Amino acid sequence: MAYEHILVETRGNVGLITLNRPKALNALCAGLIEDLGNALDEMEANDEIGAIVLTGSEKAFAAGADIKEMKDKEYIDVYMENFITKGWEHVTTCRKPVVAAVAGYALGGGCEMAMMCDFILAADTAKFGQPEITIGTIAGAGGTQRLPRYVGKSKAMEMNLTGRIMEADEAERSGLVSRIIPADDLIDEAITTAQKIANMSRPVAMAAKEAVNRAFETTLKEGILFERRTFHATFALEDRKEGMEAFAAKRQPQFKNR
Ligand code: DAK
Repeated sequence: MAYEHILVETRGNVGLITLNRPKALNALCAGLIEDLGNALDEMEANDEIGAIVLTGSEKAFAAGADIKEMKDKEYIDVYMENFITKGWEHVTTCRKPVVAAVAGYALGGGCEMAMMCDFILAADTAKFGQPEITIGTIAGAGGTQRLPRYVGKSKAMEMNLTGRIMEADEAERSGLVSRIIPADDLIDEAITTAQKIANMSRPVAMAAKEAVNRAFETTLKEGILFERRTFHATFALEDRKEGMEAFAAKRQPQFKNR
């Protein structure tokens, strides 16, 4: 499929999606969101791909939803057309693991898009923020909901109320990102990490992702039960048998994704 606002490539068994509106710092216009959804669907359907990396440019992962696209809208427009809701959370329904590789600005919808991925690897240049309040509105795609779950109420509240930008160091300290990587190495490291995931048993990686995500949707008791039953379910897989037999035989497992 041809894309206007993103670049799509495959590196081994990893799909790489690069947001590509450099003149607008990858502002997330409707066309880009549509492109992204289509690319995720293609990668989800491609058996060769086991994990996906979502990235932007050196200067910006994404500087937010496209302010110029929304500036002239009225309440009645955004309410009636359910403005920019369609497709925005597509990445959260992707069953294959998605790693965000963030360099530069991840602001507003850009920060929210990164948080929708399974985890965030940050360049040392990464800057996260929910500056919507500075343009007279509030976050609309999880900045008031996912950010507190990552960094706690105090930091999330300050960021949403002041628009303060969080640099990479603080983002790592606060648990927003899993690791900081020198900017020049970000993509290679993200691909290597995604490759590692893609080389695991695919159904097991998908189950692990589902189980961790469950932690944010349910009580501890229900989450633990879900985890227990999912753990039991892995015993129906050839890959579980292979993994344990390989360990005992001191060799590398050969997973078949079955
Ligand atoms: N939208 C449109 N264009 C943008 C943009 C954005 N968010 N951010 C930057 N640009 C454009 C600039 O207008 C400029 O274009 P030209 O003037 O060259 O035509 C170009 O990108 C370069 O930007 P700057 O000249 O400003 O570059 P600087 O290095 O000086 O500053 C900056 C970089 C990132 C600090 C600055 O560009 C900035 O403050 N950008 C806006 C950040 C922001 O406020 N973001 C939040 C937007 S609101 C929802 C889903 C999502 C959302 C809401 C609802 N639903 C599902 C319902 C999300 C809302 C938002 O994200």
